[in-house]
Amino acid sequence: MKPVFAVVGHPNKGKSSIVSTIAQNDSIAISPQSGTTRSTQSFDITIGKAQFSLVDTPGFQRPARALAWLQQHAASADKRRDAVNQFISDSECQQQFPEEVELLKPIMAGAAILYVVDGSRPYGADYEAEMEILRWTGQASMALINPIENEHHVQDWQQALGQYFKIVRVFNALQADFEKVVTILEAFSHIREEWQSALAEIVREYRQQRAEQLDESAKLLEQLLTRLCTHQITQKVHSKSQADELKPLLEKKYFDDMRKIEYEHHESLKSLYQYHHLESTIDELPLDHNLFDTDKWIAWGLNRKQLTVAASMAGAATGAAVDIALAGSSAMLGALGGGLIGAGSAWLGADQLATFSVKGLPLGGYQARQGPIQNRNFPYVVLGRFLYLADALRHRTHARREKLAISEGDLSARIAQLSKNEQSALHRSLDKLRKQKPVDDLVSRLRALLNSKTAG
Ligand SMILES: Nc1nc2c(ncn2[C@@H]2O[C@H](COP(=O)(O)OP(=O)(O)OP(=O)(O)O)[C@@H](O)[C@H]2O)c(=O)[nH]1
Ligand SMILES: [Mg+2]
Repeated sequence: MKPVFAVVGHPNKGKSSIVSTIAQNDSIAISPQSGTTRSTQSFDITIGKAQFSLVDTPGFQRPARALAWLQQHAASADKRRDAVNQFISDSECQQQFPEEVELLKPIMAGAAILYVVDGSRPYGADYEAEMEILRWTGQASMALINPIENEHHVQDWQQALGQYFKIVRVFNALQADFEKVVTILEAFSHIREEWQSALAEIVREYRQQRAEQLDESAKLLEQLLTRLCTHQITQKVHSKSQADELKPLLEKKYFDDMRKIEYEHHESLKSLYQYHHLESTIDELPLDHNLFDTDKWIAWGLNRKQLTVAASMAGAATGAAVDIALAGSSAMLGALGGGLIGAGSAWLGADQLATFSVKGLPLGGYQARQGPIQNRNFPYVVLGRFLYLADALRHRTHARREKLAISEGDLSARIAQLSKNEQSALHRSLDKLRKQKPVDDLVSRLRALLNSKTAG
């Protein structure tokens, strides 16, 4: 039998949040309103070859009275499970205690118990009826303390829960990082011996899935960079003046295409991390020639000095040469100083942003062309924007439902975490892309970058 866990507890203590986080499912109803989960819902989770189920349940509503009923129906300890079975099939109990009946059903059918409490609220004896009822089911169990607002009462809870549960863990459903989820899954395996190998398999598959997501996101990013850096549109025209007339139209279509391509890749990245309902916002890809604003570009990609370093590293063949390039970059910037910085946006390639050209065709007529973009910073801007989204997705849990606002980060600091050789290889690849030259091995550079640590 595959492992099944029923997540139970008081109303509004994060049961559904825990299910969402572990199941990586952002469609489960979560809300500040108590009593959000009204009926039991089972989520079958398949990761690679491994399978398990998490059962989300409504919270206990009348545990003291339900326990009183049970006590009246079990004369001795050996009759307790029978009493619980009687409780869930009794039509009066079903009417009087619909939540308790619902949550006990999966447990009596074989699910292990995950009892959830809120570590920011004080422990109270009223929880004892719940824990006592759960004990009566005779099922394997474990307690999770979810510190919803703070950890003030975690210690008291540990004391109290220790009386009823062999395993007690603190687990914050909203903040839990991937490793924390894995440790919880590992703890599950101590609840029931016969599930140990199945759970070890689940943990292996979880890690495998994580690695695959990284590989796939690097591929997506490569595809995005290649498509955006090479994108162009052409149109046959009769005359140069017709081309000029068409220019604004071509330009608009080109910008729209570019934004659409980026949007689609960002959405694919969200699906890759199993976010199907997550709304995210990001400033529009700053492309419009007329609205050109170098500050915006710098915010997402590299600043002038960093671009200078990138350019020299792209030219350097080896790590040793990179050191010289790095040491020399500020001096170089100083030396070129006036000219370089004076050139301002021209050096950054602003003028090449909306490359528009018209050429004569051999059989007569002309061809107007918009793109490709040749701006030096452009691939870095695309890279930065994708990277910040990927970071946010990897550090988020599926229990968080607020909008995700992607903001700028320090791309240069992230690149600096790669080895010198990796850095120059990355700069070289991006420089080639910009120059419309073939690039190989970009995926592995991007993978390393996506896998580098975020600051803080
Ligand atoms: N800050 C914070 N909020 C949390 C955490 N876990 C849950 N919440 C919030 O607590 C509220 C209730 O969470 P749910 O997961 O719906 O709780 P539940 O136990 O399933 O609630 P019912 O289905 O109503 O019994 C939601 O607003 C969650 O966002 C947490 O670890 N930290
Ligand atoms: Mg719920």
